[in-house]
Amino acid sequence: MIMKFDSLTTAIADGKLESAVENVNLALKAGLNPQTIISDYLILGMEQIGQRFSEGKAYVPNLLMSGRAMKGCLEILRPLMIGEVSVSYGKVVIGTVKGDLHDIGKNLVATMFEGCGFEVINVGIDVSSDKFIEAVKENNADILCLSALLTTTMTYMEEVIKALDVAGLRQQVKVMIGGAPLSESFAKQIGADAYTSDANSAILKAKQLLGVA
Ligand code: B12
Repeated sequence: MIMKFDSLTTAIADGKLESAVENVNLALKAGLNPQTIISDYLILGMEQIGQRFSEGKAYVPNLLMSGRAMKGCLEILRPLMIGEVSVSYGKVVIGTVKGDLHDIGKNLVATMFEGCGFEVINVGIDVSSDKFIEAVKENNADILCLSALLTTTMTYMEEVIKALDVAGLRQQVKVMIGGAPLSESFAKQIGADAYTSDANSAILKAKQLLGVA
C-alpha cells in the first residue's frame, strides 16, 4: 500500500515543528527513504510557504517557522543519509554568500555531498569572499559551492570568483553555484564552472567536474 504523507508537507508549510517531526518519523517507519521524504514532501512545503509569502498571505515570521520545522526534520534525516561511505571523491567548501541568510538549501546540498562520499567544509551564511578564499586555501578544496536565494545577493558570486582569480586559486578549484534565482546562463555570465537546480544533480555534476563520475 502506498501511503501519502501530505500532512508532512502541510506541517512544513504551516511551520509546525512537532507535527513535522512526528510525520517524518511516521514516514520513516513506513519505509520511505530520507531522500524521498525530502524531495517529495519537505521541499514542497517550503515551496508552498514561499508561494504564500509572495502572494502576501504569509510574512517573515511564517517563513522562519517553516524554516525551523524544515531544519528539525533535516536533523533527523541527516545522520541517516551520511551512512558509512569510506571513499573520498574530494573536498567541498560550501557557503551562502554575503548578505544572504538562507541556509536550508545550502545545508541540504552539503548533506547530500557528505552522504555521497565528499568531505564537506560548511562555512555558513553571510560569507565574504575573504572567508571563502581562506577556506579554499586552508583545506585545499577541489570544489567551491556558492549559494544565494536573493536577486540582490546572487551578484556577489561574481566578486568571489574574481577574488579567487586574484588569489591565484581559480585554476585549482571548480566553482559550482545554486539557489532559486540562479540559472545556467547566469553561471556562464559570471564564469562559474557549473549551475544545478537541486541537490541531487549537484552531486552528479561535481563528479563530472572532477572526472570521477
Ligand atoms: C525560508 C525562507 C526564508 C527564511 C530563511 C531561513 C533559513 N534558515 O534559511 C528567512 C525568514 C530568514 C528569510 C528571509 C528573507 N527572505 Co526568504 N525565503 C524563504 C523561502 C520561503 C524558502 C527558501 C528555502 O529554504 N527553500 C527550500 C530549499 C530546500 O530550497 P533552495 O534554498 O532553493 O535550495 C535548493 C536549490 O536552490 C539548490 N541549491 C541551493 N543552494 C545551492 C548551492 C549550490 C552550489 C547548488 C549546486 C545548488 C543549490 O539545491 C537546494 C536543494 O534542492 C523562499 C521561497 C522559495 N520558494 O525559495 C523565500 C525567498 C527566497 N525569500 C525572499 C525574501 C524577499 C526574503 C527577505 C528579504 C524577506 C524580508 N523582507 O526580510 C529576507 C532576506 C534575509 C536575508 N538577508 O537573507 C524571496 C526572494 C526574492 C528574490 N528574488 O530576491 C523569496 C523567493 C520569497 C518570495 N517568493 O518572495 N527567507
